[in-house]
Amino acid sequence: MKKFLLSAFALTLAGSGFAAADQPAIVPVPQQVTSNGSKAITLTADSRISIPRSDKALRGAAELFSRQIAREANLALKVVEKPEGDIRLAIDPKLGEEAYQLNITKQGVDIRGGAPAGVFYGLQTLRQLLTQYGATLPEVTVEDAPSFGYRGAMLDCCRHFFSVDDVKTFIDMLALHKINRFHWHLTDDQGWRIEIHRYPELTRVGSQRAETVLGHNSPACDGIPYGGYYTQKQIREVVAYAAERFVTVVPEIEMPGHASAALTAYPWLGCAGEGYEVQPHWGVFPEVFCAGKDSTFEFMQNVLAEVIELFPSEYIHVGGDECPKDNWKICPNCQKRIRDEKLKDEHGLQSYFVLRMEKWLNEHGRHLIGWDEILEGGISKSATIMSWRGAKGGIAAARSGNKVIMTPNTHCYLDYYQTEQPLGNEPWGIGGYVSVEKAYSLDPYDQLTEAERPYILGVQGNIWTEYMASLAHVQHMVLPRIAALAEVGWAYDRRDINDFRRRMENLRKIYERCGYRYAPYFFEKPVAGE
Ligand code: TNX
Repeated sequence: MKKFLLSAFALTLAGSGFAAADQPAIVPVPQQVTSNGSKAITLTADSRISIPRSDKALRGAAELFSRQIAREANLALKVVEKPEGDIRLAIDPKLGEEAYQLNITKQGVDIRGGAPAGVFYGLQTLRQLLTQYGATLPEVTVEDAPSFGYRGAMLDCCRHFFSVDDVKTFIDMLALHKINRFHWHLTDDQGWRIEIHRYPELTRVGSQRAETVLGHNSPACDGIPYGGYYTQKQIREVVAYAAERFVTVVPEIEMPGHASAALTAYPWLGCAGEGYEVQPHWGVFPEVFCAGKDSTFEFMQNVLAEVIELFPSEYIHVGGDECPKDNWKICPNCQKRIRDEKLKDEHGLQSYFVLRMEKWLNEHGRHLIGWDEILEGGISKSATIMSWRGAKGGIAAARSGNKVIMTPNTHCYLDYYQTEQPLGNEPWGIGGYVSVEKAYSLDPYDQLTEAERPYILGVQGNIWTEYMASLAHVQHMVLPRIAALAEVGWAYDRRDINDFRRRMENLRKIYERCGYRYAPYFFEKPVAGE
């Protein structure tokens, strides 16, 4: 029944003369929003955005906002370094870096952020208000700061390849939702997508597959060669584009599993040393990096040396998921390593692999993230876990004092269907079912004590693209579910699904104005039993 009740918030507004529907509709919901509904100002073609003299980061944020508004609200706002503009941006070091305050009065719009990121988020809020009210804005006061520092989304560019322009659009979509991490899945069995100068075969051979499987788990393939990769120049361009939107790109280089593409390029990286192919099928494959040979580690370190030059991110993701141990069991080099290092078994060998890479990353000033499988043979205290097989791994990691990013498949897998199958009539997903409401209900602190909570860095939505060959399909899977996850990450303690529904109608207008495809189901009817 809950879904038919107005939220408490809406009820308090009834009778105030300012209808609930007119209340500011901002996603993710800010910490505090007040508005009495009276008219404050009208922005016109003569309106200006003021920035403090020669602040490069603020100028970037202001100009980006100006371009967004030109497209979405048909307002051309110039950026000036004079204080008398109508929208005034400033840094207030008393606020947290991503925190901001927004005041709309008859005197104009003031946005103060703890750092340029906070100002950028204030501008993104203003963007939503301009969509809601048009150029005539009511008096509004917003005070806002995020619940979690890590608010992420992962895009798998291996199963299907997405152009630089597609990736940029994806980053735009994240920034709109105040998401600040783009986890870029760059290597997998079906394609190696990042140029590494020292090992040119990785992309010459490893980025191309002969064909792609047809249908859902069918044995047949399409016979059409498929491939693509990002040059280092393009990667720098994407990293810079993301940084302008206050998004950090976290690259993922998979090891020791999901390695078919790398092994096809350099067969000496595998235990058998031959018989590899860039996979045309989806799934988990026994061809993994040999953990016995030192040459594997040398290769990996050389690859990561180029990776850390490209990505300023503190965190580097090394995968670690779904690594079958079959070949290690029969490989003399791997067995020798287990004996020499006095490891318990092949899980111990996986730990050895990951720890050795972590040591290297730490020596180079970076931190390691791995999927929750890296817990299996034991991990160091300094590794960060991305919990995907439910929250169990994340809970265990937090309890042992490791940092955690929650991305349980039960709530965060955006390759799952959004309606119940087989009744739904959706474009393809991989299976499963994660409604917007389900994503919205994620509690990253579930089962954790007060003392364990600080280990949870944040949340992330994952877009695995086995069944998504186009950006339009990705958008359908991502929107609006990423808005639900963004609200978990930004506004953990103040969620209300009914109020979210009201506010999403406004965000939906931005999706439309930006030409983003989105799934309609959430806007059509509430999910039964919610
Ligand atoms: C599991 S999540 C995987 C991916 C697949 C995904 C499909 C994870 C670390 N590994 O390789 O694409 O399931 O949902």
